[in-house]
Amino acid sequence: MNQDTICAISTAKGKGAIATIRISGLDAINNTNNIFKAYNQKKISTIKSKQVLVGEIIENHKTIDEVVITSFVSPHSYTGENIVEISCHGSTYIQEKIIQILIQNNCRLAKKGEFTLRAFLNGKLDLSQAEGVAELISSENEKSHNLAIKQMRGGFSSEIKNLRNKLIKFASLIELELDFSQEDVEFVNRKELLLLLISIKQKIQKLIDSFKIGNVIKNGIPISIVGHPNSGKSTLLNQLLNEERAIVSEIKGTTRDTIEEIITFKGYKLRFIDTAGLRTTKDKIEQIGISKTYEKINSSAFILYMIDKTDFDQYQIEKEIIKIQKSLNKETVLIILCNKLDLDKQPINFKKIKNIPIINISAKKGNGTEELFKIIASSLAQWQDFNNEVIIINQRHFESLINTIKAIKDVDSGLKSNISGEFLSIDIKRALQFLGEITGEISNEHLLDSIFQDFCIGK
Ligand SMILES: Nc1nc2c(ncn2[C@@H]2O[C@H](COP(=O)(O)OP(=O)(O)OP(=O)(O)O)[C@@H](O)[C@H]2O)c(=O)[nH]1
Ligand SMILES: [Mg+2]
Repeated sequence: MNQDTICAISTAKGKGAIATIRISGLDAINNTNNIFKAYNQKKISTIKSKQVLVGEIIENHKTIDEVVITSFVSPHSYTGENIVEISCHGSTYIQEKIIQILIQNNCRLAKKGEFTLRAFLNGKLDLSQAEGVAELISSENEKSHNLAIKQMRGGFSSEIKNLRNKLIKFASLIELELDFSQEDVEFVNRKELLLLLISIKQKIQKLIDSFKIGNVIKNGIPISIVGHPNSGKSTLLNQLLNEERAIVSEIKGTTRDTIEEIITFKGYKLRFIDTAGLRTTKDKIEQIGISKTYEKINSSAFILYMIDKTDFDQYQIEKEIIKIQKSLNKETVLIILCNKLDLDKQPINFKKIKNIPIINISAKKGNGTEELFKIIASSLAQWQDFNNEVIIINQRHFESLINTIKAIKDVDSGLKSNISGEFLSIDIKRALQFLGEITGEISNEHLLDSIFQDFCIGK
């Protein structure tokens, strides 16, 4: 049990109408009492949990601010300890002054994430829920908010705990067999064990697969605009953003580096990426830009391949598009944009291209962007299927699940090759360890440090 009483400003840094200062620990109520005078003369220790007092923060008989105090009595608080929250006026002077007075009255400044760490240590949240709190605070759009809130509420944790319980059942069956190994009877039905293992494996694989979607929702759906120089890629980016973000010119090879900008669309974060035009060039910097374009092609969810209708070699372009189409994995959506419709209204009659949506647009005038968004929306709609399922958004959880499935695969092949229960049990314990690290049933100081250092002070 941590004996220090900690304090921190929990609202955003800087000036605001009001700010909240949080104090947590055994002496939170007493320490705050020392610096506070309620207008109704009551002491904080005499009010019920979650009730408020109005009064003044006083230092050397001088009023620092008029404030509202809320007390949360242990264990019914965020951290599980006594908590006092001071709502003060949000000048930076007042905020810092109150913190300074609290420190003079036996409080210590909280470390990053220390409130949430204490909540975890006191069993108020498990580790993945604590990480959900951080995800929630940093989520900037509806979809990532939905995922974070699910994680904070424990949706993901209960899925992991279920899996862990299944594995524990499995492990105990193996132990049982070990106990009776002398008697040369196979106590446990190996077929039953294999079935149980298959279902565990499937569930974990599904969670692992969901990370792709979770990651994309959290960090933005990458949409690369690629094509030959001068086809109008930067013009399109500017049109979508409604600002002159990228340099546009009639000189080929204007864009040399990738330019990324976010647009929010139907609650999703779309990350549009303008790239260097594809061509053979002797310019070293442009060459680096072009190799970056290929990297973006490989890591994008959507590729918008742009053609300048007024200047293209059809044979060469079709060959290039088919080459890109073949290199993509099946989830990536490729869309062809035939640009400069305002100069040339003739549709291009493609000969070899199949199964790729083609849109006529004018990046300059803005025609065709509605149709583009329609196709993007219909592809995103497939992800709605995932809405009721658990989606993982955290790299750490992803890595633990990968390690879990490796261990489970070892159990699986062990079972199939009839190795002794003793060895099976080692691999099962490995899997249990990795699953336990996700929710924090198994944790160590190093793990906790690395998680909570990403939090901010006051959280
Ligand atoms: N008329 C017309 N001109 C366009 C359209 N889109 C782009 N342009 C012009 O085409 C030229 C090239 O546009 P950019 O957007 O710089 O082309 P880019 O594909 O980014 O070219 P690089 O950066 O060199 O690869 C500019 O002069 C644009 O004004 C369009 O829809 N209609
Ligand atoms: Mg450009």
